[in-house]
Amino acid sequence: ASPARAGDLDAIVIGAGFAGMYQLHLLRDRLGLKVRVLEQGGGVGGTWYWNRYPGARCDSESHSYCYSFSEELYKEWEWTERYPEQPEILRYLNWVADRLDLKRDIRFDTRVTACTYDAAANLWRVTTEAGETLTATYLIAAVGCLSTANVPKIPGLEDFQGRWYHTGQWPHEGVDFSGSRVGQIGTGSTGIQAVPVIAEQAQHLTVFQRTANYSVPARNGPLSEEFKAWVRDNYADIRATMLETPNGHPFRILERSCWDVTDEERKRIYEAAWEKGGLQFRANFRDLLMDKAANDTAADFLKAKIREIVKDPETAAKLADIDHPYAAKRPPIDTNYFETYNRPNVSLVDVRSNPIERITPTGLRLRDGTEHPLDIIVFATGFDAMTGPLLRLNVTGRDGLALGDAWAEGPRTYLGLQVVGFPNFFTITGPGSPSVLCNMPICIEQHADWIADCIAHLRAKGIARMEPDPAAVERWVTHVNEAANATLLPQAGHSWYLGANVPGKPRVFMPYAGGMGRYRRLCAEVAEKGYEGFRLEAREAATA
Ligand code: NA7
Repeated sequence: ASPARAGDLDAIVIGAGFAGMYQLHLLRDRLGLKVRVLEQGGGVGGTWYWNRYPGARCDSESHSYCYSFSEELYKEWEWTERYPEQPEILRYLNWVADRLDLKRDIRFDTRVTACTYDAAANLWRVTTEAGETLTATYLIAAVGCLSTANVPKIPGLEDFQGRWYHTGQWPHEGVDFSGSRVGQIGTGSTGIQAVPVIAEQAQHLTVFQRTANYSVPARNGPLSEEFKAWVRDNYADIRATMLETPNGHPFRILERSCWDVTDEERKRIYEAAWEKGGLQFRANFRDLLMDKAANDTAADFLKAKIREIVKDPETAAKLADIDHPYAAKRPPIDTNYFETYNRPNVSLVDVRSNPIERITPTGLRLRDGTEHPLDIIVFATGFDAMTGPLLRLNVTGRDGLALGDAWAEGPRTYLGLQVVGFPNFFTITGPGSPSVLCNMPICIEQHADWIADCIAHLRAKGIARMEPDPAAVERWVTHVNEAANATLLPQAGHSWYLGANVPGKPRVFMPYAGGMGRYRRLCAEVAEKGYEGFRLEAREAATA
């Protein structure tokens, strides 16, 4: 297989995180294509290159938060802790990049500013910030789901005389909090990881909470030699489990219903799960995310834990004032999060009832006029999730159609992989795929494999253009909605799964909640049936 024409690339991949790295490996080393990866960061790692905030750690367990496609790579790398910390994940990804010799085809410090489809030439033209244009037949966005920082537009930020940081754009040299009055906005998974670590350094930490959140202890710690050996010996089984489970984790969701056990038995089950720690808490009963009354049993247990841990009753009440079902928003896990509110240098401010009105030169003012003097503000305010990173690429498809216009009322994809009007453009973990509801590397590997197989098919069959059939997209969007509505997930009205955290963003439930195992089968079936639901245009017709 030779490139479309001299000087052109076969494929451009945007992003060099887990997704872009594996896609490069597949397209270059298995298919023999000419590929270039464009990466805005100065190194590989994506999420793990940017998110260097204190306490940054993955909530997936380390033996599942890595590539699983190669038994050799899987067994060669040894993780040190139950949950890998950001620097360790970054070291791992650099190690993989070196092992697979990926860096020679990655251009770092290269931000993509526009991607435009040229129908006459059947090519994608990709422009970079430096003003350069590269062309390729296939364009693959591996830009991640949580990579566009959401810094809320609170008036006055430009006049703040202290320092401020967003957790997803953290300075490489770190931030010294000692002797400082720190204000942290946001209590999602990130904020919950950062609070205990910042509190240890800051003179005072004030946490501004808009939405109270559940959290289960992570129970992090060093991995025993015994466990490491077990992981190496059980690679095949661990992988098989991750491929089949609804969320790509190495644990199964138990078959029993919450109502199959007595109240005392349920309490014992929750206690044991609390002691064990981690995201497995939600795997105790099959109906926790389906049946509100079942979910209430978990929610009540977790709220009681907060009141038990936090000594000041007023703070405890604010922390336990949670109005969404457990795990209907991404459930955080933590190390000493609630315990940290017992420290004398930590306070909690509710900004739901009394919102932040403006940032002043010296701190932050609430609606009722209360002033909070601050030296440092930490925005743990999340991301313009899923669509944000894609829209920022300024993608223009057939007939001048901009992706932003195509998605004006929310994202519409077929399988989260392709969009009508954007031929030969693929998204890894795009909206409409399980992505953020799944252990990410598992999802990424499935997508990159599917895309590589698909491109191999297009080339073998002499197919010039591929894009979805509008009817297939309609069916898929309906199915994505049905899958979400079969769960309690849409009941968290302020969740980023719905785009609700970004003012003005269309409220559409974006990830596919039907389960990774099922999704994998559906994608495989589509491919087996000759890419059913996609329009494949032969080379002669396309270039005529
Ligand atoms: P999240 O989960 O979106 O959390 C962001 C937090 O910031 C959340 O508590 C928000 O409250 C809060 N927030 C956002 N904007 C504001 C304003 N304007 N005022 C006050 N509070 C605000 O992001 P994370 O980074 O924690 O986690 C993202 C994912 O990364 C995580 O789920 C894992 O998958 C990894 P809200 O809930 O919107 O009321």
